[in-house]
Amino acid sequence: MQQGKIIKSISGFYEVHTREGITYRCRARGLFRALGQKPLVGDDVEIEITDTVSVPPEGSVMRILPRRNSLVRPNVANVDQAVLLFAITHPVPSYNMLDRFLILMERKELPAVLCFNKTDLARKEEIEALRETYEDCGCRVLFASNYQGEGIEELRKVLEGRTSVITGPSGAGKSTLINTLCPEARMETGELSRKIARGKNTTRHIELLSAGADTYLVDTPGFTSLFLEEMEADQLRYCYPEFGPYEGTCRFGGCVHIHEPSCRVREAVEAGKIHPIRYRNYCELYEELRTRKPVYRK
Ligand SMILES: Nc1nc2c(ncn2[C@@H]2O[C@H](COP(=O)(O)OP(=O)(O)OP(=O)(O)O)[C@@H](O)[C@H]2O)c(=O)[nH]1
Ligand SMILES: [Mg+2]
Ligand SMILES: [Zn+2]
Repeated sequence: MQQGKIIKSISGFYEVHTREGITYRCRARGLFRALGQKPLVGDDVEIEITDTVSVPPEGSVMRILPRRNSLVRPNVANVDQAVLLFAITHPVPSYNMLDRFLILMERKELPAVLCFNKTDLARKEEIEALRETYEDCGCRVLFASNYQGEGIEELRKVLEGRTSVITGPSGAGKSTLINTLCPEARMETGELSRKIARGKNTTRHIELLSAGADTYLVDTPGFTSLFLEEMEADQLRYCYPEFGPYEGTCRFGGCVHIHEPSCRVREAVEAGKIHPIRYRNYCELYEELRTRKPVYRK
C-alpha cells in the first residue's frame, strides 16, 4: 500500500501522485460508491499498485484519508491557502473586487496571501499605494514579477509544503506564475487562455500541479465579477481585521460603523489609522448587502 494525492480525475480514472514523484493511473475500488464517497482532486489516498510495467503505471484507490476541507469552486479537497494574484497594472486592480476576494476567503476561513504581480511594469508610487492600503488587511502581502523573477523565491517559500489555489482576475498572470513554479506545467497564457476561460472552460479539468515535495498549485480561470453570497450586512465588519481593535468601543452596541455618532472606526479612518480606500469599500459593500433583494429558492 502506498500513500498519494489525487491530482486529476478523468472519466472514471484518478491520477495519484506519490511522494516518490510517480503518477499512477487508478480506478477507485467499487466500495466507494456503496459507501456514498466520491474521491475528489486533492484527496490523500492509499493505493494498491497493480501494474508497474504499463505507462503510466496503474493502481487502485483503496481508501480516502480524512479530508481537512473541500472547496466548491474549484472542487478540490485539502486546500491549505489561496493566493490572490492581482496585477499592479495591466490590468489595474479593482479595489472593490480585491476586498470581495478577501472577504470570501475570510468567510471560508481559508488563509489568503495577497500577491501583486508585474512589478516590472509598475511605478514606485503604484506599489506603495497598494502596500499602504493592504498592510493591515490581515493577510500577507507580496510583490512579484514573473518576468524579472522578483518575489518568486519568497512566493516559493510561502507555497512550500502546501496545496494552494491560485486565483484572481483574468490577465493577472496566474498561469504564467504556475508555469514558472511547476516544471511540468504547460498552462496556456495570454490572450488564448482568456478566450478559453470565457468559452468552454466549464469542461476544463481541475488539476493539482506539483511544485516540489508536498507542494501543489491549482490554476483557476480568471473571473470578472464576484458576488458575496449568503452574508448579512451586519456581519461584514468582522471581515475587516483593521476594525478589530475598535470593535465594541463605539458609543452604540452593535455599531456597524456607517452613520452612527461617536463611532471609533470612523474616527480611526479620519485619524489615518484605517486606510480610507478600505473603509470606502466597506461602505459600498455594506450598502450592497443591505439593499440586496432576498433570493427566493424553490
Ligand atoms: N509584464 C509582465 N507581464 C506578465 C507577467 N506575468 C504574466 N504576464 C503577462 O500577462 C498576460 C496574462 O498572463 P496569464 O498568465 O495568461 O494570466 P491569467 O491570470 O492566467 O489569466 P486568465 O487565465 O485569463 O485568468 C500574458 O501576456 C503574460 O505573459 C509579469 O510578471 N510581468
Ligand atoms: Mg490562466
Ligand atoms: Zn462604529
